[in-house]
Parts: sequence; C-alpha cells; structure tokens
Amino acid sequence: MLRRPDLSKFDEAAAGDPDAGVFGLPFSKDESSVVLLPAPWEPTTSYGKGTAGGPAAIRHASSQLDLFDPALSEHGLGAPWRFGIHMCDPLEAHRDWNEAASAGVSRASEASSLAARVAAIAEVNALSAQFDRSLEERVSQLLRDGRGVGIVGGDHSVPLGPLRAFGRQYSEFGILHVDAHADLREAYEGFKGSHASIMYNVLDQVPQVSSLVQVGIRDLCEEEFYRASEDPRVALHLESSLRRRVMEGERWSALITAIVAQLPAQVYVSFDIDGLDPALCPGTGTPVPGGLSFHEAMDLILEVVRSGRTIIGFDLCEVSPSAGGEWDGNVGARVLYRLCGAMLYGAGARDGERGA
Ligand SMILES: [Mn+2]
Repeated sequence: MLRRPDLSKFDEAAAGDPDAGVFGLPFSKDESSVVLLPAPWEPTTSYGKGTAGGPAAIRHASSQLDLFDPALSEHGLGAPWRFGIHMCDPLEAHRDWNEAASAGVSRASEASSLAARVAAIAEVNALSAQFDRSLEERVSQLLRDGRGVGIVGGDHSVPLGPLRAFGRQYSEFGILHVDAHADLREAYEGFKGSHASIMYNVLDQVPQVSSLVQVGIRDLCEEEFYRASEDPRVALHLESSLRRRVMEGERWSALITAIVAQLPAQVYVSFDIDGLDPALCPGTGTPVPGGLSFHEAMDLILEVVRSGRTIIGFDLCEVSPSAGGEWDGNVGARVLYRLCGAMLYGAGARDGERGA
C-alpha cells in the first residue's frame, strides 16, 4: 500500500495553506498511499441537517493541524503525512443525487396520500442504491490499485457501498464502530438507506464482516438492543456499562484492550463523530449527552494497531459545521489524521522508511 511521494515540494514547518490539499499537503492522488473520498450525502438525515458540508469543513480546518503525531511517534511513525494523503474532490453527480433524494424525502413527509408517500420513498431508496453502487465501484478500483481508502461523510449511510467493496477484496474482516447510536434499525421511516440502518444493512449485505464491535453506544431502541444481543457477530459496548465498570474499579486501558481483542486481524473503522462528547461535535445532527473523550477515542484507534491488527479502511461520518465556527471541522480533521496515521502504521509505514 505504501507510496513515497516527492517530499521536496512541501515544507511541513510552514503555515498551512488552506488552498492546498487536505492537511495542507500538495500530494496528488497518484503519489498518495491514502486516498480520501468525500461523500457529501445526507438525504435521510432525520434531525439536524448539515453533514453534507462535513468534507469541506474538515478539509478547510485540516490545513492548520501540526502534522507530527506524538502518540504514534512513540511507536515509530510520527510523520504519517510523508507517505502521502490525498482527498479527492466530491463528484458533481453525488451532489445532484443528494439534492434529488432530499427533495424526495420532503415529498414523502408532506404526501397527502399513502400512494404518494410510497412512491416518494421508493424514489429515495432507488437514489440511495445508486449512490451506494457508485461509491462501491470507486472504492473497489482504489483497493485493486493497492491504496488505503478512507470515506469522509456525509451521514452515516455512506459506508454501505464502500463496505461491500471491502467485502469483495477481503475474505474476512471486523468493524470497530464508534457511535452514540447502534444503527441497527431495519429501515427508518421507510428509508432503507437511512443512516440509522447502516449496520443492519452491512450485516445483511456483507457476509465477510465476521464481527461488529460497537463502542460508546448510548441511544438505541429496543429492537436494536435485542438484535445486538441475538446476533453472535455483534458486540455491543454501551457507554453506560463501560463507565460503570470503571467506577467499580476496572481500568479503562484494560477495557480497551479487551474490546479490541474481539476484532479479527483486519479491521475497518466506522467512526461516527457523535460517538464523542457533543462538546467536540456541537454541529452534528443527532447529538447525545455523554460520549467518549477525544483522547479515549484516539487511544482506541491506536490500540487497534498497537495490538498487531491492521486497519484496512475507515469512514468518518456525521461531522457537520456548526454556525459561525470551525470547531467541528477542527475536531474532525484531527480524528481523520489519526485514522490515516493508524492505517499507515498497520501497513508498515515507519519514519525511518520515508521515501526520498
Ligand atoms: Mn450516530
């Protein structure tokens, strides 16, 4: 997976250039080990809108990050950027489909007859399926080309197509799912491609997923709770029970180690920003009190690769710019950089092996 771009055209000590690529990096898609695909998609977002603006907000805020990762440097990779990270531009077609599907959702909610509502829902479901196939194909191409792939949403329905592509590439992998929500609903308000159904759809459509390990969950319905209990692939770690165990004397670090041990050797990380404390993502569409601290979440990602596992891909979803600030994008960019760094580390990237 590792590529070694020409480092001479970038001065990491200089102020970030917001007009450059993600993290201020000048690297092209061809010379980058990690390719990030933006997915500005949110037609079925049920509560607060805005996550379609997530990729642009993250990209904008990312230029002012310091690119040295002190925690990863303890393991030998302080400068993951040297292996090349590139974010593609969003596709015009995806924007158009998002608008058309959003209009369909509005028509469904305002429909005066059942027939009109059913027709509008069918139209939205068809557009969602079209979007999923499109993203699946793009991710498949990148995986065949040996790239590390990250998806930047958009709402949390976007990883369905990508996860099908990973299923075509890998015979078995697990998902580490950080979220306030279990996302195990079988459709939501009739919409099969709902962000509240992503893990239901993945378990249904991607048989290569051997385990789904959910962390930080604190808002779920009864149906989801029993589905998680009954499906042997699902390990549900409610935030309330993790906190209680710590209050009763267990160490957080031991809990994290045990959680990661439930995953197979190859891991896809699905990171919904609302898994974090809402103070870190005030713009996100469905915030829930509680949540992981920034460092708890960053350490969880690090633990995946510290344990000897590899991160084969990831998504970061539901980052939504809040009015008048760059905070959501800033936090999102930092999560994104850790995900890129951990994926590169798992692929064997080390500081001493930097290209010329
Ligand atoms: Mn969520």
